[in-house]
Amino acid sequence: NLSGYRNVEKKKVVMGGMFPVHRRIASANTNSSSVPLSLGCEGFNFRTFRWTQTMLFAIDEINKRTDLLPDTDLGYVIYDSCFTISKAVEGTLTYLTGQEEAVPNYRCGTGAPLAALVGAGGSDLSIATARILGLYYFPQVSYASSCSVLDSKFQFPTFLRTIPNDVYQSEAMARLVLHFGWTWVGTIAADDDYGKYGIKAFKEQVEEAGVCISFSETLPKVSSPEDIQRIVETVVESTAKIIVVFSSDVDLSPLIQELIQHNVTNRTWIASEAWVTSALINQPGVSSLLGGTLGFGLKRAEIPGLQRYLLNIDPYSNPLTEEFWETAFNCTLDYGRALRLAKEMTKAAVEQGGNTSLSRAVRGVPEWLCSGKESLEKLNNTYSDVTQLRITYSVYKAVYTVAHALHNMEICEPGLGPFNNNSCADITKFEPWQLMYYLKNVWFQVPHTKEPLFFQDGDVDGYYDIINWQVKGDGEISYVTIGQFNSTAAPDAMMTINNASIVWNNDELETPRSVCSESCQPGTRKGIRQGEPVCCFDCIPCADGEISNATDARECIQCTEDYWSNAARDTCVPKTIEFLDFSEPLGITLMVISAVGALITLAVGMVFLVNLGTPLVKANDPILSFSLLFSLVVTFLSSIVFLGEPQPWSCMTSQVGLALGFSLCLSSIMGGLKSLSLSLSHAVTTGNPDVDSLRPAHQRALAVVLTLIQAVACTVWLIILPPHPVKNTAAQNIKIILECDEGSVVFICCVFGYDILLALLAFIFSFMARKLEDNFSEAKCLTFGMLVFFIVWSSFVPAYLSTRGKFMVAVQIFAILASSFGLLACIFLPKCYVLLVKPELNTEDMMRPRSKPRDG
Ligand code: TCR
Repeated sequence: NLSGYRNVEKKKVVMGGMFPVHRRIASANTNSSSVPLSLGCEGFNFRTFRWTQTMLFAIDEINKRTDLLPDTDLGYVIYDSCFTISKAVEGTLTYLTGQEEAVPNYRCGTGAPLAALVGAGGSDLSIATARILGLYYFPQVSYASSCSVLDSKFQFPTFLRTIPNDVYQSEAMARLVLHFGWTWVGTIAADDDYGKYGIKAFKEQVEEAGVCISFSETLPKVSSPEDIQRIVETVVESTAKIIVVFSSDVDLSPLIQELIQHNVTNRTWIASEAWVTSALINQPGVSSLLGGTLGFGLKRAEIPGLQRYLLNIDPYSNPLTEEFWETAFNCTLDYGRALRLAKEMTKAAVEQGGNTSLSRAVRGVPEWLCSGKESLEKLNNTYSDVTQLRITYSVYKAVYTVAHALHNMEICEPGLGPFNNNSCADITKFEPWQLMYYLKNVWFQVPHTKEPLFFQDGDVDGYYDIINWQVKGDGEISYVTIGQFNSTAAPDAMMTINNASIVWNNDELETPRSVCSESCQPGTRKGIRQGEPVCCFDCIPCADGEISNATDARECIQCTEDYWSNAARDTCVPKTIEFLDFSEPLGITLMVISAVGALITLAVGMVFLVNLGTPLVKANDPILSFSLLFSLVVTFLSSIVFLGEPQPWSCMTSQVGLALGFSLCLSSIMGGLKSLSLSLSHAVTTGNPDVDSLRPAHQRALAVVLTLIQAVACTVWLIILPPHPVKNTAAQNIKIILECDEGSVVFICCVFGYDILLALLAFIFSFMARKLEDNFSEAKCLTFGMLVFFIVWSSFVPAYLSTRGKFMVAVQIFAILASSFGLLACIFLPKCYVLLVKPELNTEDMMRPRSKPRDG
């Protein structure tokens, strides 16, 4: 421990300081049969030794000043906490008691009063010391303990710090990760309060924003090769390209060394404040691993005169400086030790066959001995590197904070003091809580930087430089400030980053991407992977008729009824409307055929009209012949109504027209059937042989009745459940078929069933009558016509059922046309042939049946 006073005449106050000058304590002696001794420390840390020297420099500066603490001289006691809680506690107790041995609650006699303790380095150490110091209400001002738990005034009533609380840093890190859109990050935290609380706050904030943590590893305090190996494997295997590390440099360096061995590249590291400018991490060879690192550093400052002070160190002033010198120059200042080392060397030489002598050993001494005059300037050591004074500046501020509090105490005017009865505290024998009062209310400007310093609940504002590790040509890394984080700014102005000035890992120009799964394009949706974080998903294409129009859609949206998904599944497109139109070739063809059919029928009618008086026409009831022709015109024309976009009227007329047309046609045929009318006549006029006079009336009556039945049925149908146009969206996905709905299946079955019944009867009777010889074998033709009718309609059913969309209509029209043409041809073609080509056959004679019908 170092201690000293500069000026003996003035009042004296001692300030405590605690720094982790060594990295660890020497391994413990587990032998319990001897008296346990306080353990020594090892691993000299130049960086923290610079902090120690900065405290001395600041005290020196204050003591030289005449405006700050003019009548008081500051002394100091400095403890080495060795980065270990037990050492920090030991130091605190020693400090409080003023004894070499740590006996709590004991303060020795008349020595100068103790001011605050500046320290103790890491948060875990400060938590331990702050609990002890809190018991006595003894103030502690920390320069590096940033952990968020230390802001609890309930647990740590006398703790103050000149380093920002880590909640700001965690927030800054989270903002940084979100700023670059990284959603897949790995985290590594030191196994102490700093690492654990820091990374916890970071995780909470990013996870809330939808970022997933790929892995979370903890760096062991006492690093074992297995642990390090495990973490290396995790880092190598993970697909996360961004790794956030909340740890001090000392804990992190074994991992970094191992990662370099494994040639890990292509990762971007996010550094916490504790290692962002650490020379322990930034060693030759790390550029491929750590180039492009982004991190947060405290405010940097220039402290004029500090470098000179650091270089002017006297190696003999205390044990720490001695050790520093010896470590820096790899030699010893002690002649005895140099001799011992030289002897050991010669002994080793002797064992290999040389001869031993003291003089030879003495000759070897200068190799080990250093003079204390070596040049630090040439050494280029972290200790004297004053380019990154961040924590160092924090130490400087901490010392000044205590000095200013003491100053305020010193200048207190009796009777105007803040304590009981307006009394003041006496700087030569004040109580710790009195100093605490002044510390809490301190407000001053830090020398050289003019930065105001004051505490709000023991904390200072959160300000960080965002630092980028840029690899220069020679492989060395330089720290470039590329942005700032300021907790006092408005929420959206807190972080400013100059994206363009960032150099990423491996000199990549583009911002690295770190996502578990690439985002899902429109047309697909996110599919969860069971048991994996939400950032890892599969992109599943939307089903037919469903779309997603945003990236990363969770669900596909069903298109509305009249819409269907396009091929890319990203928009709903209107379904194509389908119906058999007049204008298309098929429609035109069908229309022309029906029109031709109707015209032919009319022409036949004309021929009959012209030859009305001739025997051939008279042979059948002409009225029935005309009604038959008329019905065929109706069926031909009703087939045209099937074309075009279905309308309510067209649906009704086409179906009803067809049904009525057929029934009229079939009734007329039935009426004209001689066999039928003959048998009927027999039944009506029993025994009356004057058949001829009765026949036409009966025939017409029959035809009218049969048609009327159908007409009634159709009327009822039209009134109750008329056919109407519908959009059929179900039959085909991508089309809307405009078609006629029958209205009622029962009715359509009845109506057309009736037609079929008539056709069946007509067929049966014409079949029976084929033997009733007439000269033109009329009955045979009729039988054949009915056969055609049946064949057409029975083949219609399977053809109709196996077509879709507009072709159903076409099939229907074909059937109508075929059956109509069939009937027209079979019934009227032979007669027209006689009337037009062979009029000589058209005589009464020819009309008379050559033989009597058997059943007549
Ligand atoms: N706060 C850390 C310790 C720490 C540190 C450092 C240690 C900080 N910065 C730089 C060594 C070097 C920040 C803690 O534990 O609170």
